[in-house]
Amino acid sequence: MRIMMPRTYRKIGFTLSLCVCFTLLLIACSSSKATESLATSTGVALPATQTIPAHSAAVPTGTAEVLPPTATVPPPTPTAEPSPTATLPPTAPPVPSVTPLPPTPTDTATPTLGIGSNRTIEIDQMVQVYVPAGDFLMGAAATDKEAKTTIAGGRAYPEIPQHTVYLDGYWIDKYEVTNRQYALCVAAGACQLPWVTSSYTYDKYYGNPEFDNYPVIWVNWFKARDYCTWAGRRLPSEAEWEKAARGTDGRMYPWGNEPLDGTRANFCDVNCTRTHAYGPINDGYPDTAPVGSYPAGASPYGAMDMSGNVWEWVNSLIAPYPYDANDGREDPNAPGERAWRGGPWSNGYWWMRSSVRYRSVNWYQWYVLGFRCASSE
Ligand SMILES: [Ca+2]
Ligand SMILES: [Ca+2]
Repeated sequence: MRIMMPRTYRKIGFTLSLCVCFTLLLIACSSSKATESLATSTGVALPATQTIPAHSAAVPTGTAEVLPPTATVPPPTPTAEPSPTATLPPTAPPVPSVTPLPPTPTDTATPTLGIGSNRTIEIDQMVQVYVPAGDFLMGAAATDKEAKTTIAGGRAYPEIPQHTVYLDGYWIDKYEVTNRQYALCVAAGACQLPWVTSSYTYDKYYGNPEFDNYPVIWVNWFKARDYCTWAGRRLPSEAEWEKAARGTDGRMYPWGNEPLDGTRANFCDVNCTRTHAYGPINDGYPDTAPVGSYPAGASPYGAMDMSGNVWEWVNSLIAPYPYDANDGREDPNAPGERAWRGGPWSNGYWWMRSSVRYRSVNWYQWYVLGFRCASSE
């Protein structure tokens, strides 16, 4: 049997049903929030699937997209950084860390030349001594009773008057030119052979090694000049020769005014085979001696054998005193007789004096005649 209910009762029933349902729904929501609130307050960790960590969920402020470092800063490429060899050429010199200092004046200053200065010439190994600039007394004094004052026979030449001559500084060979040195010039094609290869007493003299260190002889003025030219030098003037021999004070011999003995010069001593041999003195040699054999006879500048051994050619034409280098006597092309100086091994005591002058034509050559050279610089 179907019980029919009035319409009002049905509406009330429907409304009550809705209210019940809504009430149940509120109860359910209230229970869920209460559970969540309880968990948070008690520190109990929630399952990962139910919570999102705050730091991972956050988006960086103001950055919509964060690129990895490799995306924003590209790494340097190998070619971006130049190698040392690419920027410094191999030939580039290193930069000195310390700038070299220029040499001091004392390192480059020319040594002061004076008495005792000497040097060796490379081409013939000749030693030269220096003669400083200045005045010297040339010729024989009026008080020299032995001085030759006039031309009277022979070829000796007046030595007077004694006078003062100024010379610039110069160099002169310490020794007479030797056979060995002269042979160097012959081998070079710049000098002619001596006219004779023997000496007064020796059959084989020039070219014989035994006499290499002896003075060359049998050479005329031209041969002497040619040798000095080849050696980069020149013949001394008569004034240069005399100053180098006796210094500035007018002394009689290179060593002073003391008489000859056996240690100062090679002259015609007891060994000499000539009639005027001087018996009281023995100098050890009957003919020429090796150059430099008499150190006790050295001149004030150290020149050797300026007295004795061999006569020596000079550049000058023989001419009366006073000496004047500018009067034509030093003209190498002028005709006339050229002077010899110094005295030879073959002459006696008188000829060893430093003021003695002798002479001959320039083509003359003899077994008592040699030479030495000089240099202006
Ligand atoms: Ca002698
Ligand atoms: Ca001499």
